[in-house]
Amino acid sequence: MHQTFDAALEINLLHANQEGADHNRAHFDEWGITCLNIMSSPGAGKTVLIERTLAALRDRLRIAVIEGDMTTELDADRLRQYGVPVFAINTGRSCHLDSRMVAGGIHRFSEEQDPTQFDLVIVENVGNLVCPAEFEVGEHAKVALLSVTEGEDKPLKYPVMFQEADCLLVTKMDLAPYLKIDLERIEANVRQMNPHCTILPISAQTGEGLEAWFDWVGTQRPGRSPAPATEAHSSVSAS
Ligand SMILES: Nc1nc2c(ncn2[C@@H]2O[C@H](COP(=O)(O)OP(=O)(O)O)[C@@H](O)[C@H]2O)c(=O)[nH]1
Ligand SMILES: [Mg+2]
Ligand SMILES: [Zn+2]
Ligand SMILES: [Zn+2]
Repeated sequence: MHQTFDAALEINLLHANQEGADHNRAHFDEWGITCLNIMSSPGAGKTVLIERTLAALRDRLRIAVIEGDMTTELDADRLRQYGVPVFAINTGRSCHLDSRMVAGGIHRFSEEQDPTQFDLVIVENVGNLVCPAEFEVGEHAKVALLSVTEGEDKPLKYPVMFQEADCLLVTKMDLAPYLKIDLERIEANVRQMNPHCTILPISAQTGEGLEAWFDWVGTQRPGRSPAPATEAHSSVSAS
């Protein structure tokens, strides 16, 4: 996890990261690729969602994956079974991907493949609800997952992630009947800080909501900046 940074050091770190993210996004824009950054706490269902997405969309879209994990290629190996290029990044002790690490994956990708033939790069970030939201990697949109087992209060406790998200997937809806979970409260908690976020309840198990997710993916395009920085984000980089 992070040390408590000196504020000036943290600003420099985020500034350098932002330059790297702009570099990565320029590559994606030049190649006509949309990049999605998938984030959540560990176990919310990122890899299973990506598996479902590859299975459903790989005939329509050419997709590559950049897979971030602190150690192991377990998730990367799961995704390779779908016949798409997967670039694994082990972050070691870092609990998020940063733009420099993702640049390594992107450069490997463009050496091994003709990137102009691809439509979509999915980045699976390290499982963590905190800093992945602050370290842009060059994505065009941020996707946050919150599983029903995590509780309605998490958007309030981890606000940056939910302020920054362009799309929130409330996952494992098949488990909702067994839990005291109030979907409307999750939505209200997110809406009060992020009125524009698309919120989709899904279950990778039953398939509920997945068509809406695939439709949302289809609406995303390269060549646009992500949503304007929220107050919390810009106060970090401007203070
Ligand atoms: N019941 C249920 N379990 C799910 C669903 N999606 C993922 N899981 C389970 O949640 C666990 C973590 O999923 P995984 O995709 O590895 O999460 P990640 O750590 O966010 O990549 C696995 O045991 C999955 O089978 C779902 O929609 N319903
Ligand atoms: Mg995973
Ligand atoms: Zn981190
Ligand atoms: Zn480059």
